[in-house]
Amino acid sequence: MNIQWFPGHMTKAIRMMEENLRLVDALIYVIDSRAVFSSNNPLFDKLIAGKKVLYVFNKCDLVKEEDLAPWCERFREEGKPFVKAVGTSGDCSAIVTGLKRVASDKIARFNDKGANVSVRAMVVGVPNSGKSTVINAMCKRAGAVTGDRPGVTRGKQWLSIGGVDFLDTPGTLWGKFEDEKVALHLAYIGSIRDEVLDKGELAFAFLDEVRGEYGGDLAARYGLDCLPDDTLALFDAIARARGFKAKGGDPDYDRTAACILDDFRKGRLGKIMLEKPRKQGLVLKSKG
Ligand SMILES: Nc1nc2c(ncn2[C@@H]2O[C@H](COP(=O)(O)OP(=O)(O)OP(=O)(O)O)[C@@H](O)[C@H]2O)c(=O)[nH]1
Ligand SMILES: [Mg+2]
Repeated sequence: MNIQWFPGHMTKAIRMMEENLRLVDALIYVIDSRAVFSSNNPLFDKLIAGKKVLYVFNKCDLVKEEDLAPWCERFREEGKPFVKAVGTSGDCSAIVTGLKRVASDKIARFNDKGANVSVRAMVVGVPNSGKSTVINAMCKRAGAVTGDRPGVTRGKQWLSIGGVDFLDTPGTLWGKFEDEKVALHLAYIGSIRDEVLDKGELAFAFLDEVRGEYGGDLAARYGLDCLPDDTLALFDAIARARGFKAKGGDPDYDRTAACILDDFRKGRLGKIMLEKPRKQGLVLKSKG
């Protein structure tokens, strides 16, 4: 499947981020823990070069701790400061603490001068990674609009708590996908607008990719006694189990595909990690 989605508002967003870079002391880089590699957008490399960056492994509730551990180890080895977070838990105080640690030089300079100035942080990440949600959690109010689809935040917005100002930014994708796997993973996690995708093909590719390792979770979710041998048969079995029938009695592929993708995105298929650094030999290109 050829997936490319880079609407005009993302070009504008990158420009806005570059223009505002001089105003901020640090970046908060929000990553979807299910796809750590694909959440690292090469378009942000220019933004993060020479800036203090705090990485946030968000949506930790959707992965197993032991699957995230190798990524934590990798970031530690590369000297990239990070914290784990669940934006929807409403408690993201660890991000504020992490940010203050990352920006401690600046805070010390203020304190030396007796000045009462805020740390300013730009929050960046691929669409739907939870940027606005974590900002709201840190500010303890629903100041930024959030939603379970990509492209919710369009313009820039500053939100503040005592001592820190956050700049929320629109989610931005890779300019061009060289690797189809990256595009697929971002599509599975809801970073790419569904309307530009063939949901049937996407759900099929998803099942094909995860059925080996997570077959037991799929069988449990859909009440299947045994896992069919091939992906198409699995797709059919899920349609039957859910009672999704088209006219004439054939499986309703559209509804089945939408159901599978929604179940994955909401975590109803169990904790599925799409990208494993050791197993898949994934190497992050960006330097923190
Ligand atoms: N399960 C889970 N869902 C989360 C978490 N954080 C955010 N979400 C959900 O993810 C979806 C996207 O959240 P947003 O905060 O709008 O994401 P965003 O990065 O600002 O998205 P754009 O502005 O579109 O780029 C919403 O449905 C949130 O409720 C989390 O830690 N766990
Ligand atoms: Mg947003």
